[in-house]
Amino acid sequence: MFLLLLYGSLLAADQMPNRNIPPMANEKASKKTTDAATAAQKKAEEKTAKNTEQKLGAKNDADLGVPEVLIVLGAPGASEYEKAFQSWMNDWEIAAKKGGAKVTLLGEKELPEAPVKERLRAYLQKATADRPLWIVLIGHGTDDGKECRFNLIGPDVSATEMKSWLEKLKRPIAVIHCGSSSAPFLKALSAPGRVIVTATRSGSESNYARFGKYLAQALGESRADLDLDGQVSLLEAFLFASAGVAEFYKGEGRLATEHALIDDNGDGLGSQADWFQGIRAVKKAKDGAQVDGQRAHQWHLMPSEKEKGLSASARKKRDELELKLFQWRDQKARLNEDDYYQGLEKILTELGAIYLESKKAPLAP
Ligand SMILES: [Ca+2]
Ligand SMILES: [Ca+2]
Repeated sequence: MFLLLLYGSLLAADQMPNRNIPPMANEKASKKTTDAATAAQKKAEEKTAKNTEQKLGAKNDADLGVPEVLIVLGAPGASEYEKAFQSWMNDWEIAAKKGGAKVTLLGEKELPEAPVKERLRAYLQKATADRPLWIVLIGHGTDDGKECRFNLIGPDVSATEMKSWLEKLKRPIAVIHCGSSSAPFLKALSAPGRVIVTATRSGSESNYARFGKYLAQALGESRADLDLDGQVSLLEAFLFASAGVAEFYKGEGRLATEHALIDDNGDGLGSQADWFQGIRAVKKAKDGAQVDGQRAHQWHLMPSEKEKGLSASARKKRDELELKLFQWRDQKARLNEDDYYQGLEKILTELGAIYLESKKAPLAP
């Protein structure tokens, strides 16, 4: 209990100080420059980049620290949907920029010479950085029983195509498909290191899906922060949005025509929000299957100041230990009490050390 309290107090500790910032990649080039004006300009650019990295919490391994967010706006089909989709997209864009992510919007404008599908493929082809990538699909989906598609202006993109485009990327990826008939995307895109969220639990849930509305609202919503750590994780946003959807249909006196899924353990089986108590899944997809949700709980579009205070490598280590902690707790019933608490103490001590180390780190010059 003491250790649990210790860890809790560590988590609740004040904002971590900033740490040393690495030299900029173009430092060598600037040394060769003799022109005074160019050097001054370069210095100013470096200062700006340095400040940006500092703000974003990107420390020794900056590339891992700053996520990319790709928001794809689908074909609306009717003006009423166009307004809704545009509004959700705006919410995502604002939240992602607030969080310091690099944001790309696709689908806003129709460019006959470069269809949205082609631009999406081209983006993913080049998306080889190590940093986390969020892909948010806002629009309608369809499923004819053979192939599931996300509707774009111009040619649609299929789940099979997305699968092949993502296959070459070895980075952490979250795909969030807010449209109707989206579930087959989960099956197709599920893989280790990925979080997949879909608005529906089957391809046949083909009515207009409202999940995206509630998900967009959840991003900056303090009520969605279930564990009260000052930030809304992707898991928390999923749970909040699912509750909003359920409430909507209940309020309308209608049977819900959409049930969102989340998968983050790479087994291609999604979990529904009503399988969770708080942020923990209490029901499993099938016997022996690992529960979903804990990895998605480590994805934050708008990280708290404390989260930003961790270097990317410390965050990575912390994430691994947190997963270990959840898995250890899941085994409680199978272990004798002494072994269980010894194991727990070891993990909590390691976790505590990460936060203490961050607090001790020197301030950036
Ligand atoms: Ca939270
Ligand atoms: Ca799963």
